[in-house]
Amino acid sequence: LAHLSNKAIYLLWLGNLRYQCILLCRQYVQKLLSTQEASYLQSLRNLKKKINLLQSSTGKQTTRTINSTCPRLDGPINGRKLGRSHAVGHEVHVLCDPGYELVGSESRVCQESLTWSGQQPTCRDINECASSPCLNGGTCVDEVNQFSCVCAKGWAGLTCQTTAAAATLPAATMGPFVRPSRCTIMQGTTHCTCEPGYTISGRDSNTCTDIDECELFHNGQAGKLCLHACVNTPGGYRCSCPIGYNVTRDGRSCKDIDECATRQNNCTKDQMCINTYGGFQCVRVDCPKIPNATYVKTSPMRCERNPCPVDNKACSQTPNSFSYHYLAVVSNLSAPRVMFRVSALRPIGDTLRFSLLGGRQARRHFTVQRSDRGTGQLMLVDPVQGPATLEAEVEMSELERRVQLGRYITKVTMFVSQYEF
Ligand SMILES: [Ca+2]
Ligand SMILES: [Ca+2]
Repeated sequence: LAHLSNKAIYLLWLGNLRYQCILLCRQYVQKLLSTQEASYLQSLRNLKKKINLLQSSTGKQTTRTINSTCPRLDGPINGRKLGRSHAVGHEVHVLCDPGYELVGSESRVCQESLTWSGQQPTCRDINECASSPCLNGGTCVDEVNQFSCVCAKGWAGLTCQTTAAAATLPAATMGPFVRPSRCTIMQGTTHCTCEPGYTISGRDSNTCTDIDECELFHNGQAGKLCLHACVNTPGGYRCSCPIGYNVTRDGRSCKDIDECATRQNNCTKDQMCINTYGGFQCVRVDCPKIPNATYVKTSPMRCERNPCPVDNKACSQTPNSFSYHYLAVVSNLSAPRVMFRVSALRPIGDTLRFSLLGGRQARRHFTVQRSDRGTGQLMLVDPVQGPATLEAEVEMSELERRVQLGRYITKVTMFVSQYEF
């Protein structure tokens, strides 16, 4: 060191100092950096913590919202509710039916406190009478969405605006078939209505006239309303039947009254009651009085000849029996048609012969035919217009080798009614 000059020593010191200084600087910077890093990490941790806290609190709040709803809210009477969700933050609206006005809150929100905002809404009938529309002392009757006026005596019209004399028809035309209509004013338009069975008429639709159903359906495609007669009534109609018939349960047809079964007849004890369509007949069976023979009643409808004296040919040629039958038929019965059958109970002999007795009237409507070997039948060949009573006699003869063994007469009386039912 003694060999070194002062200058050299100075330079050496300076160099050492610089080196030391660099070391110090580096240490300082490193320390500074690490301090800053620590601080940065700390703040990062704080930030993370804050985020976590925020996240957890948000999550809690969401869960609470899902599980929370306001109390059920029903729509008002005469109105309805729009919106179904009752969750927090949701809104419902209320609408009233026509003719009603809303009182309370039109819309309500489900609040955080789980209660609805606003006030309970109701729908109140709008009082159409509030404007006093009925004039001249008329009383207003408020109805849903409309009103009607009950006018004071002497006044008429929708709002009692006219005198009764001017508004109504002449009294003579008013009656059960013409009635005043019922009019109301609805949203400024007049509506007049009638009871069922009536139709609107009159200049101002102020009257209702009965519908004449009998006339309306007289030739209608729906068919005749009634089988016999239609009677128009105020607000409706009814069917009527001729005397001797009752209206059937369906109100449309006619059914004959059985006077014989219901004791609605005046037949005497020795008479028989025959029920006919539209009436009845009292008949009495008397055995015929024929020369050379006498007859006796063997049943209410049958007479038989007393035995003939031996060799009395005149007696043995008279009919052996007379039978009586009564038929009731309707007018214009379709023909040809079998009306009655005659047959031998115990045929004797080899031949049975059937023939029609009686006058021109009987021959015009009837004929007798054989239907099989032992039976003959009385046929109606021509429809009969009633009311009428027709008689026909059918004779049955028994023969043995062309010799007559017996004659049997069947008298058929046919009561034809006036009507075709
Ligand atoms: Ca009528
Ligand atoms: Ca009858």
